Amino acid sequence: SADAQTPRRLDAVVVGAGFSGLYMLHRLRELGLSARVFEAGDGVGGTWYWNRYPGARCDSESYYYSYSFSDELQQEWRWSERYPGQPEIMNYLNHVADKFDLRPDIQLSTRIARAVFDATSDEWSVDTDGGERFSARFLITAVGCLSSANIPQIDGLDDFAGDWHHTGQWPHEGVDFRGKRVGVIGTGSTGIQAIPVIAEQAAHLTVFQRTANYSVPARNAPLDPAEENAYKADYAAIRRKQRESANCHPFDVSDTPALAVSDDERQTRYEASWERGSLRFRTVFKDLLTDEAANATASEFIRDKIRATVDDPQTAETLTPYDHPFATKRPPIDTHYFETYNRDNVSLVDVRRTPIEAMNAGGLRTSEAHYPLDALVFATGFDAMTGALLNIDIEGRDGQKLADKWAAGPRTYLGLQMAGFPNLFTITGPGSPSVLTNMPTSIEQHVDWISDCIDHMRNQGLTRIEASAQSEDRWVAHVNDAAEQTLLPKANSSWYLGANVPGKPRIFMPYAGGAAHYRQICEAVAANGYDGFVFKARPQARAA
Ligand code: NA7
Repeated sequence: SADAQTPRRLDAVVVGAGFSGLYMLHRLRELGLSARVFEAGDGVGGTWYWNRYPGARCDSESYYYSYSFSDELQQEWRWSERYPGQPEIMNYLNHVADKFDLRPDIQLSTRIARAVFDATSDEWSVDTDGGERFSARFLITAVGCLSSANIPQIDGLDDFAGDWHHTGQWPHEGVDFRGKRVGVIGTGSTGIQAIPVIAEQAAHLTVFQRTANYSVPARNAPLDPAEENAYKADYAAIRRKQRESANCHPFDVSDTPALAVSDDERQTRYEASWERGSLRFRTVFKDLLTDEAANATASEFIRDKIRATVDDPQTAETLTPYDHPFATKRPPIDTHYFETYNRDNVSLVDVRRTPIEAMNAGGLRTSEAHYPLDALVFATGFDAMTGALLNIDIEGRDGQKLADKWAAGPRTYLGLQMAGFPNLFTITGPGSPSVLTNMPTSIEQHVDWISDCIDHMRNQGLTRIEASAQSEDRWVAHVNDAAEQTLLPKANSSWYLGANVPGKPRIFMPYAGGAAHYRQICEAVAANGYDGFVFKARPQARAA
């Protein structure tokens, strides 16, 4: 390792060793470039390294929540269940790291603390938390969109005598809830996965809910070998379908509007989808995310299911969402979530009506009551899309800090680059569709685009690429317009808007214009000589 005086020179520094960082490294290697991945964790896996909470599982189905770049990989790997559990995804990513011999260029247990662009050399100077310094032409962030934990400031948390954990920073040795009075704060996708599993272990579980959520059954099951073989035989078509879809799921989206069919027919279609389970539920009709009246039929169908499932009418009513339309917050899928409230050892507290006030040694106090607890779980989500980037002290051209540039919310061109920050690429950055999609597919698209761009620069002798201010302005306006075409901004507490983090600017961060459309835009930009980007060429060597 180099000391701070003599930085080690690389072509590219990649931050993060999850799905993005691993594939980015693989592509850079194929280009013959020198690259190093820095990863804060003690192992590869990114999101899946940290999120080890009970019930942690992907909501995308296993046969397509995976890389498509290697047919050998997708043919040899065997998933055991319809949805991959966290341990299995970790096995998969470790297998990828081994198969493509990535580990020699991955430095674990290392955080990137600071990165400064040097306009003289067109290189980034990158400092690790361990005091090492590297210089690299390209800085590529692969930090994930949901990786910076959002832990609410609750008075007296330090006084709590029990254990508390955020789901995204879960102890690797696990947590034993047996015989304990456990509290869970949060009923997003994570809480909805964890609550049924914790309820089976705990002596008593109290769920503190701020916003009631829609959830559709996952219907997880072992993957039948015949089904597995069918997928494997059909991968070319499955991957094409993913790339040509709005959300990178290989689903057939109905072309029927919800109100174009009779009430009975609509109910029958919802019922069939409910029985089948999965995120497919939002594809039952074409207009569930764009038309309020259409959406209301789906929202009401789920509300009826909640009322029919939960025995206690008061609990059922508290669990029933009214404040936002279905799927305007990221829709969860579950395994016996609503059924869990029928257990004798589970109770629900509405902390919108009776807010959390403080913790003390013995538990948690709301405006109404004190709840004795031995353990508390924060399933309170993430400082999404921007948090992990802003945790790095990034300084671009002319001393501009990323934190200052984004003080009023993130601004990017294509979610890939920013004016003022040359040679910095953000995989699945804000302004890209990533979080609205099946992530590995979006990740591959970004990594491929970045790799092609870097290859182009090398072939043309270019040392600097930077999004122009005008192209960034246009993209930010387009991202806003695209969100307005949908119902997504209607959920005013969603993390898509940054609304879950106190003080965070409310900007709809992902690009809602559809992943397939976005892919076409990115391809057209590249085909038109990287339209909207400004390049600088290597100074010509003086003639002898
Ligand atoms: P989410 O979806 O952001 O959910 C967090 C939950 O925690 C949600 O119910 C929040 O209520 C609740 N929350 C957050 N802060 C508080 C405070 N201070 N008090 C009470 N309740 C609070 O995070 P997840 O981890 O579940 O899922 C993140 C993504 O990971 C998911 O969407 C998938 O894409 C994978 P709120 O709704 O803000 O009122």
